[in-house]
Amino acid sequence: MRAYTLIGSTLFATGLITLLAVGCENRHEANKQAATGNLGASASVKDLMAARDLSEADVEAALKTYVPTGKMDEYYLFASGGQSGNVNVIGVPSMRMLKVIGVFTPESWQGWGFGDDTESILDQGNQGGRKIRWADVHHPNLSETKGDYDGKYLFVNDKANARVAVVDLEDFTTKQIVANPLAASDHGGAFVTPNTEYIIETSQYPAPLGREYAPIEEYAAKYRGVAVFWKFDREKGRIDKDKSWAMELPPYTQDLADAGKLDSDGWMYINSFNTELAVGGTLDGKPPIESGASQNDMDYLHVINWKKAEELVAAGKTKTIAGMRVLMMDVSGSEGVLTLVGEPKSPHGCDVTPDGKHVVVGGKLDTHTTIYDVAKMKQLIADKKFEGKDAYGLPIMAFKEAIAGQVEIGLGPLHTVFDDQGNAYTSVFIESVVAKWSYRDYTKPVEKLKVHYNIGHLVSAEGDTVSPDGKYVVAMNKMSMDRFLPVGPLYPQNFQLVGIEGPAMRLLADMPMPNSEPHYAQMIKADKIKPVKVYKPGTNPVTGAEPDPNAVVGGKERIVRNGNRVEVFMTAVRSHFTPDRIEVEQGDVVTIHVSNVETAEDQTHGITFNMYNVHSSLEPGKTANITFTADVPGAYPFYCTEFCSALHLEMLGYLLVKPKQN
Ligand code: K7E
Ligand code: CUA
Repeated sequence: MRAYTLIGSTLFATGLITLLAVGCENRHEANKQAATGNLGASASVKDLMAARDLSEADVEAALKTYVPTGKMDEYYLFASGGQSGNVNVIGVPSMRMLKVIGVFTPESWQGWGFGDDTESILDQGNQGGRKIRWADVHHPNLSETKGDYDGKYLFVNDKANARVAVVDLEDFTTKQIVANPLAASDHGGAFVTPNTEYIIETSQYPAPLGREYAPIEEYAAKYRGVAVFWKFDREKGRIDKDKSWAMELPPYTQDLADAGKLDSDGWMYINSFNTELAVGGTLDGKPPIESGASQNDMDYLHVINWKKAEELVAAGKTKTIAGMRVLMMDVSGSEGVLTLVGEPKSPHGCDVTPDGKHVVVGGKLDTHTTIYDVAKMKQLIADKKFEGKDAYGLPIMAFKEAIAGQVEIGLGPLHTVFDDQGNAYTSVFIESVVAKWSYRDYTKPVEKLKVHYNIGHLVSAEGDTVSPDGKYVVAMNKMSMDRFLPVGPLYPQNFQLVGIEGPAMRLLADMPMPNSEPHYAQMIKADKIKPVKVYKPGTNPVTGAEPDPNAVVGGKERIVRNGNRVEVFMTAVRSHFTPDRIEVEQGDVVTIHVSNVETAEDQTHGITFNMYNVHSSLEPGKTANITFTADVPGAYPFYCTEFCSALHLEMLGYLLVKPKQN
């Protein structure tokens, strides 16, 4: 009997024994004997199941997700870190956390933002001349080539402060943050076009463009949405701000966006809500925004021809606002670049199908998903066949003529992802289910799987590409009552792994997400990602310099003084820093250029100076530059922060700050 036939069918305890025995044949002899000794008798497995109160379904789920020591996961899951401001990297199917990537917010272990070069990246994201160190990360997107994840870069947005970051997957570190000069917040980002020509960032809450002031009474006239098309320079691995541009949008509270692919390549779609233009005023007896924004039966899906917009921008039909070229609505509306179509009701998710032929929208206050037909919409726009214009002169297509159909899903459909069989999986927030339906045959019954609880986004394996894998969906649940040991009133979120291979969806594993509320995630085949294991000697991961101009090699360590500037050229190697004694005067500005000169894998050191709030992680080959003002006299130990060797505790030195002589 083969293992896979067992897994697919009901698994009896006796079958499990056979399965374990089959698995054992492939192991080393010693392991084989150990396994046989422990589990070889059906009585003991049954006992184990009884003792741990496990059902056959539990055991099946365990077997599908267990990744034994020494084996690797099949997929990487890149989950936004929500309010942590960072990104979580998780292995699937084991659902084990692999890494937290420091992005917008200091990350202590990596020394991300603690006094070394990394602060210059965080500072790129400053807004309004202020240090911003808080972020609300919503949508990670992997770089694509021909609509397929290429495993090179990851882009994420910060909803709270309207910023986008570029993470290089060669070393899983953040290389760039761009601050949106036009918007006050964002949400429809960071979505990529099929060849990562652009990273799209659209605003969420309307505000006067360029962060100007205008009274709220002038909301309709002066407040605006905006879509920024950040041009990605693949050669440099950075966003090229000068080649980026934007489109003015009406103040409709744009929500999620997605770029077209294949049949819809060159197009993009953005949801909106609050087309009522509600602005609250609860203290003045006016209805809250929440109810003001839920009056209309229809809001507007924004249909954008970005390839044509790009041409208009190149032709100079823009206005410069806050240093950015902006295509204004009067141009984009009349040129067929920005067209609206109704969408029911307070929509949230906006997802293009893998074939690029349809756009699926979920209405939070509707029970349907609506499936828009890309070909029909193109035709309507080409024929200028509209049912009217909105208050901003933007043409509106007739809803009935633009859609392919609607599917009754349940209460509160949000986001939709896809598999390789023509199925769509929609998260249904209020009902707490994943709803599986066919985007090729709307008459097929909808299948539902209970999840725990209040699912927001969901993600499928390779799901946003032109060729999804199927296999797994992860439900990203907002609430986790009764799923984990209690940890006080702030509960972890709950990631639930769902197997979608068989005829029925199966819940396979729960993973508490303890550091944030992730919104979206993307799942990529593990073999597409090929990170470096050690840096080339002297590499500065922040500047990309190999080597950094201040990198130090063994034997060249030194201390250079120039007035009150003290530069220390230091090496770190098991188990000492050279130099290990640094004497400075109170008030000296000290820069430590420290190179980890190790070449072996996983030989990381770290360095911190007592009281100066600085820390840097020093992976093998890396050079970091740490600057601080030694303004408080004292004797400060500095030490290695990673347990790197048997004599790690001895890896230290002293910074001696001599009091100023008056
Ligand atoms: Cu939370 Cu995509 Cu920002 Cu929906 S969003 S859940
Ligand atoms: Cu180097 Cu611990």
